[in-house]
Amino acid sequence: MSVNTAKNRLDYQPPAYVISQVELEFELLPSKTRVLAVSQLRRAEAGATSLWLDGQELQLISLTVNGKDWTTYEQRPDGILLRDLPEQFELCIRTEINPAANTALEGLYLSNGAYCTQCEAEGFRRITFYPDRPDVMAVFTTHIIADANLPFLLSNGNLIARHQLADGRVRVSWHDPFPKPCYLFALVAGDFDELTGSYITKSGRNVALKFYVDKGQQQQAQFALESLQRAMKFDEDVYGLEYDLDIYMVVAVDFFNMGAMENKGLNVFNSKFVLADAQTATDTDYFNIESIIAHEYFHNWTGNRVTCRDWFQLSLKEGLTVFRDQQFSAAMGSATLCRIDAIKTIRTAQFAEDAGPMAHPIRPDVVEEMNNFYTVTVYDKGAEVIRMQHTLLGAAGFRCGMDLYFQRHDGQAVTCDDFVQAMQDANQTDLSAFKRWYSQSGTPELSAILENTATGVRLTLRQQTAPTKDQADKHPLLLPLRYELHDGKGQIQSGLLQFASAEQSFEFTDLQLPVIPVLLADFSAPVKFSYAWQTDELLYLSQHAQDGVARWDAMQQLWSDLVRRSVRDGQLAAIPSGLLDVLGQLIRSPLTDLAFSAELLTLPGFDTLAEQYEQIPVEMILDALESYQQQLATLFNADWLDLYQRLAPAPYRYSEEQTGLRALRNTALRYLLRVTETPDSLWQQQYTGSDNMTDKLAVLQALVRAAHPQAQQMLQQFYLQYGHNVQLFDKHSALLASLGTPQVFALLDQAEQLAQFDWKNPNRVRALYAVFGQQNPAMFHQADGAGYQRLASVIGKADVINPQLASRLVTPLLSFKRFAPARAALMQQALSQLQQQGLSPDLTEKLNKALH
Ligand code: 0A1
Ligand code: ZN
Repeated sequence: MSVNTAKNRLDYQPPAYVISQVELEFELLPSKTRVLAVSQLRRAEAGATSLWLDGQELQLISLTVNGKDWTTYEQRPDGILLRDLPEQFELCIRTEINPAANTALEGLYLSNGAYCTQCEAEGFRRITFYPDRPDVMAVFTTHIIADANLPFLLSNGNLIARHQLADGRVRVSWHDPFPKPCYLFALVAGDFDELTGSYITKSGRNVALKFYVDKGQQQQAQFALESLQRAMKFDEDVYGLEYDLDIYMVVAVDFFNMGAMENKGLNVFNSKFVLADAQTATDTDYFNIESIIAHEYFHNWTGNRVTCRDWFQLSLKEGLTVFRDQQFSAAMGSATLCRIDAIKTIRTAQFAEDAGPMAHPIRPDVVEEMNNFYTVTVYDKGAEVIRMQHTLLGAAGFRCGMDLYFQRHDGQAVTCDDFVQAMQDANQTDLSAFKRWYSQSGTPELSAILENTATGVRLTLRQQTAPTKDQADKHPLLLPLRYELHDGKGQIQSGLLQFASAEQSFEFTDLQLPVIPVLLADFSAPVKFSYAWQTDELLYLSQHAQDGVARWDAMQQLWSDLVRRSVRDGQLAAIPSGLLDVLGQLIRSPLTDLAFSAELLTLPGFDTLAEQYEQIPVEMILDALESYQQQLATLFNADWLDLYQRLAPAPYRYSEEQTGLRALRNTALRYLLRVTETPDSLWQQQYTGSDNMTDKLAVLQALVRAAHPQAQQMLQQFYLQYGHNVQLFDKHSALLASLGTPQVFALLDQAEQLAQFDWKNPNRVRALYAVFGQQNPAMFHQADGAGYQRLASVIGKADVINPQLASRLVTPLLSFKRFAPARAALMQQALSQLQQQGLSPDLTEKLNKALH
């Protein structure tokens, strides 16, 4: 049994001592790395004489205070309590650590022979004893001593010295002038290829940009480098924010728990979010690389220069930085498409999190294992909460708020309240009603009624948030609602409403029913919205709403209505002829934005639909989706073929125009492959003839989704041809794990045996099992529970190696209460079995919440 180590947000205490400077020296050896940490401390809390230093998996060698061996301390499993300390002192600690044995990938570890670190959230305590909390900010100097076979020895800040030692080793020194919390510390040592570029800031400083990748992959970092330059320019143009060091480094490693990490001046990236060329990366990969490169860069101001006071405030930096990267992506390509992507994330994963046992506000109140709170709620709902402030204050008002935030807090560790205060003060407005978004979890449900009055139309709005696992009582939230009221004859009234009570009416003059409303244009609040639209009203909106998101949403709503009716009646509802007309029209003459057309022609995914049911009718949703797609494939067969043939590909380039063309052409392909008359030569030609991975993979995806008889054989061929490349190996794994037929179980077994598979590498494991659990509803939810058993046993295995990885894989099992009793029991059983094994704190927290 593990002890409950829950921490509460309201228990925050400022540090007893602060650290002005720390000097680290690493002597790198795979299983015996020596770390010397010399820190300058000063008392911050009157009367304090003791200090807690966090430490995990460390071997303490020596500890001195002001040069004297210190004996008045207590060592515990998770750190050291120093006592009888003077007001000001130098603390000198020597420890030994074992990077080679570190499979958790927190602290200092090895990735394919290169040393690297991951310190957020609480990994620095695996490097040395230290107050591992973000509100202790110090100036770091780092010395690295290593053998000459590790030519690149990197840390934060600027390089200040490099010496050859008498014993043949090399010693380099780095100095980072900006005080920072230890979670932003980084060290990398290895042999890499280096790709160099530069950026001249708006005030004329020349910044060296350096990318470190595995040997032979230098050219594959070119796109990431250019993305970085675009992000640097964007932050100057939109926020007036300039980079502040002489060098910005990015290292790509294959062993990494997350996407990337914003360590000051030395980002560490999961290699899949750096490396790209037409032959190994898809359009989606390019999009993700550009956005994650930007995300980490934007953290330099929102996260590093101004950081979090404590980890409950994580959304202060993450919600804001996701919002900023979304703004950037929208400016680089199709804004509507970016928005649609973000909305899908909220409607699937975030709504599911709210409805499950891990529900928490964007600023959680209680945390056991911090690593469990890097969630879609903190990140993506957090970004929506920032976006609503942007909507309420306008772009200029928001910018004033950001300026004031930096003016007040540069160099500080602050709270979400500080952020909202700056927004409020800069705009002389009162956001106190809005602030409930930070403390209330759950998904608000908004409904609307329209009626005629003597002078116009009355819109009555209601909102309500169902209790969540973590919070019983809910209150109304301030919702910014971007509306469009259509009279159906071309007249539109539009604007922004602020709705903050449980129920409220708004009057509109110069209007009489019938009126067709759009209330969440641009998804202006992260809520579930229901309104009793008629089919022809939705069809009208799908063509005439001013907002692109609203047009897409109307299509989505039409499909959800159909699926809902099918589920209710136990038989497939007929597709209305009006919808078929709209679809036929779109296929025959797509809009200029081809990618948007592709979205309009694509049905909502299983996850989006599932979130609309209290008890999820798995088979019925899947069957309805299958049948509708089959119908569209058959009915429009000739039109799909015609569209496919008209969209001729040009030599590959990653551009908005080409990406749109490929998206629409491959949408057509997906429908075509559902029809037996489609000759194999069509997809075979695309597979062998195309010059890029986007189009090759689209063929395989289409085969897999259509459960085409040749799907498996083509997967095998793909593996033989491309499996040597890890990026492509993972793509093969992901395709295989999404096969919706029972053969998938045997194929997963085989995939685990392949030479490239490695239980210690999160990318390898996730490509099989995050995909299986989250993108293969048919087999994961197989009625006999085989899918649940499989995932649970994988999680048990992974937890011993890497708790963070295991804890993320468990998500789809946690929401067992959302399913019919027989299925829920099987899911619960899989979780209970897992609980028999001694689990990490990460999984313990989640399973305790789910099962009690
Ligand atoms: N701050 C990073 C994400 C990150 C968080 C935790 C990690 O290890 C536990 C690693 C990366 C970001 O938002 O990009
Ligand atoms: Zn981030």
